[in-house]
Order: sequence, then C-alpha cells, then structure tokens
Amino acid sequence: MKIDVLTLFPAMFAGPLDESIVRRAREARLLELKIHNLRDWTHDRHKTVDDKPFGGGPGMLLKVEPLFEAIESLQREKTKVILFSPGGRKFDQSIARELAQQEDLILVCGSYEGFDERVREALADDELSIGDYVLTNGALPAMVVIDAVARLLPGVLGDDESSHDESFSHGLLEYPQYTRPSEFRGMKVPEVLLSGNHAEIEKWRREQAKLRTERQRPDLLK
Ligand code: 4H7
Repeated sequence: MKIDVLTLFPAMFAGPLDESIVRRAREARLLELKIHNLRDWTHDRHKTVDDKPFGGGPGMLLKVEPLFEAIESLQREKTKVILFSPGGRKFDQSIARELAQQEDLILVCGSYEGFDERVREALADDELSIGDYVLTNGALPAMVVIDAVARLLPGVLGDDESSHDESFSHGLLEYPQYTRPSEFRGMKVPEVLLSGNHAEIEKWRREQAKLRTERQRPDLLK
C-alpha cells in the first residue's frame, strides 16, 4: 500500500511512524509512506497556504489552489482521498479494515479553520474524525489512521500477533491478564489462571471480558 500525506507540519510525523510495527511495515516495503509539505505546491514568494473566508468570520481556511495541485499531482488511478476534520465520520476498526484493502491513499490534514467546501466536493472520497474532540490540525489523526491501517496489511503482523487481534475485535474488551510473579506486593493472580484447567480458564476469561465490557463500554454490547 502507498500512503501520501499532505500537511503543513511534516516534522510532526518524524518519530511515531519510524518506530515499532509501522517501521517494520515500511522496511518490508509492505507500506510506502511519503509525507509532503503543502507549501511545496505554492507559487508565491511567501508560500501562502491560507486565506480569509468569504462572508467574513474568524479564522482562516486552507487555500484551494495548493490543495488541488498537490492532490492532482499525487493522485493515481485507484487513489482514495481522505480529509481529516472534527466533522468527519468517526474512525473505527471496521474503517481501518476497509482502508487496509486500498492500494493508494492520500491523507489530507486540515489546519486553520479547515477546508474550502470545493475541496470536499471535488477531491475528497471520505472525511474522517478520530473522535469528538478538537485538535490544532489533522496530523495526529493521520498518524492514528496510518498506525491502525499499517498493522492490518497482510504480512505485517506475525501469526501470533494477528490471531490475538482476531479475538480482541470480536466485540468485547480484553479480559484481565497477568504475568509473573504470581504474587506481587500482596496482590495475587486469580487462582484459576494458575490451575492449568484450560476449559475453566476460558470460561473465566469470557465472563471477565463480558463484565468489563458491561462496566466500561456498554455501547459495545448493543
Ligand atoms: C479540518 C477542519 C481532526 C481540520 C477544522 C482535525 C480534530 C480532528 C481541522 C479543523 C482537527 C478529529 C482546526 C477545527 C483547528 C478546530 C481549532 C484540524 N481536530 N480545526 N480548530 N477529531 N483539527 O479527528
């Protein structure tokens, strides 16, 4: 998969995408990731990327010309263009799975007060939000989506890691887990986990996952 990112803050992307599983995906050439500065598609001396909204009001918008030129120059036949804004569809694991099927993505990180409506109408295939809160720009949402999608690309996770993921994404939260020592500062690991009785362990884990989900995320059970 190829992902092109358009942002005014390319430096924000150094770090999170150079570690761990995303790094592995890139090194294995399963993910080709390019971070582009939107200013590279301006033509004036000051590299202007923002302008005032028609009709007045506070704040600035991203200029349309650099966005159109950037996207048109990066776009290929099957490219999906995705905008990030607080008003987008709420990103979740099922959208991550959809995106992992794509060959080419362009992720457009909003800044200032956002996008001229013509960018949505003429260029965007989708508009995503990572949650109901306000961020200064769309760089963090883009990194969140890249991370969630990269680990789903075929071959990125080992067999162990992916079968684990399978059970986790079946609608319940994780059951409680413990590692050694079996007693730490007076806190004991539940007896059943030390019993070696795998049927009992499975039953306990199912109950615990259900309890935890009811308590923390009842919305998942509906
Ligand atoms: C597009 C339009 C995504 C992008 C407006 C982006 C949260 C999310 C942005 C804005 C984002 C998310 C600009 C509106 C800054 C708010 C203070 C960038 N915020 N912003 N204003 N939830 N911000 O995915």
